[in-house]
Amino acid sequence: MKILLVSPVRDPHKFTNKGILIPQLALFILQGLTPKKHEVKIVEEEYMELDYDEECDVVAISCLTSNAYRGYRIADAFREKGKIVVMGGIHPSLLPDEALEHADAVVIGEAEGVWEKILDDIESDKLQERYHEPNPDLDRYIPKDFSTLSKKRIYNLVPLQTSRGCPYDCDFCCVTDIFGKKIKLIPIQHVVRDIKESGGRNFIFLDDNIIGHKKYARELFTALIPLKIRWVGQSSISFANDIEMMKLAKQSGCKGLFIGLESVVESNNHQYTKLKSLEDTKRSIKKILRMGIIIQASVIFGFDDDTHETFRKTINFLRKNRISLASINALTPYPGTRVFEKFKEAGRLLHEKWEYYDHHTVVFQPKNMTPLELQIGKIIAKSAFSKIFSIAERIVGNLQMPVLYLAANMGYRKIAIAENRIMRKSGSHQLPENGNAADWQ
Ligand code: B12
Repeated sequence: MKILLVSPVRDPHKFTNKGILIPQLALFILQGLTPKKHEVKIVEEEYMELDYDEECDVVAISCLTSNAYRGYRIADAFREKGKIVVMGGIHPSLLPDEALEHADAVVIGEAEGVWEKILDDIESDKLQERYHEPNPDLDRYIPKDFSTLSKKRIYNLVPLQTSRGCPYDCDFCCVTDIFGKKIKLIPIQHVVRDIKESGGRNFIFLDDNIIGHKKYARELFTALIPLKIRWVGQSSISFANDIEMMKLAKQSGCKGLFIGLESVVESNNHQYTKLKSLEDTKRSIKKILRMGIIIQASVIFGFDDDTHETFRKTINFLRKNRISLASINALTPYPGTRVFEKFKEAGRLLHEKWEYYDHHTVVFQPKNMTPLELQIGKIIAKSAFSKIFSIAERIVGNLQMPVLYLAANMGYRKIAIAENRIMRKSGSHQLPENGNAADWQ
């Protein structure tokens, strides 16, 4: 059979980040799981054109919530042409009934342990609607053919994963529901093999927390040292509690970590995050930066204890503590999370148009401000963080990697300026019907 694996873009008409290319690992895993007798083609809409006339028998689509709408359009179009459509990924796993309105079959959770069965079932005309393997065998090596990736892009990052599952189970996150509370590990020799076979030098570890399993993380970093790679990943702030671990990470090529601070309003932290105290957080940030590791902090605006003051307070905190980069988001009540259930029950959801559930767009009624005030506050905060003065001020804590620091900050600045321009151009005092600030013109 000919199988087309698709990752849909959120909106084909809008700006997407074409600078840094991070391919969707799920598609490469599906390709690796597919028996050799089948032919596979990967189309990532983020940087490739999707041809609806592509010759194929099966179309497999992977999506999150924000690109589910686009995924459904693609699914409908291929089904009209008589193709078999299978959907999987975060959103179809959370809402399989919805996905089944557009697909012949849905995979809930992981692909390992079900993908080959689906292909067999299609061949023998026995395809079921739902597939779910709660405990897939991650010990089996899955080859990943990254040879199709463009070698021309400087920042091309090869995606790899060393663990799945998250013990934190935060109210606003669906990861524990899908991948479980227990951390499942991928054998280190498989990770090393992937690195060697990819031929890449720059990697991103997609794990929710690269140090989630301490003993494994130490062994992993030790195994990475001789490979002389550069990598970025995601970690909890508790990374700073273990100096030996930090040194090993640095030696193994760690250049930057994405760290969820979520909120600097301490009352929010009890409810929503795993931070201990702001003083503790400040000390940890200092230690990580001193190690020469760039911190991309994620902060979320829109928690119930947030007020108009929170925007300024947060940006001051990030600037004062010399945070290298920030991912500044609006609280998003993703379906399948406790925040979603709570807001839905309280009538606080503005709509359920999933394409706007993207961390950028306010889709709910905040407690202490209007949705528009939250949207504007977030945009202004982002813009304040990206001001030249702020970049210059924060470089003091990032002197060990000035080039990476400046290049990344200038990239973020460009996005912040574009968002700010759209907001100012709108001159609007009302949220447009669809609630998407990116549409304000
Ligand atoms: C790494 C990561 C990123 C990287 C993305 C790198 C990349 N291109 O892959 C960055 C930082 C850029 C990022 C950005 C965003 N992310 Co993100 N990200 C993650 C993270 C931590 C891992 C994702 C990942 O690649 N995992 C590894 C792969 C192998 O897992 P997977 O895709 O789930 O695939 C497995 C199964 O789901 C299944 N599967 C998947 N697709 C399919 C398809 C078929 C047909 C089948 C059979 C099976 C199948 O098989 C795979 C193997 O078992 C997750 C959290 C998590 N643990 O899932 C959040 C997460 C996916 N991100 C999330 C969000 C919201 C975003 C953003 C919208 C945030 C923003 N506004 O910036 C953007 C959107 C980017 C986009 N793709 O459009 C949310 C999604 C919530 C939701 N309901 O949609 C998550 C779940 C985080 C969270 N805690 O809520 N993200």
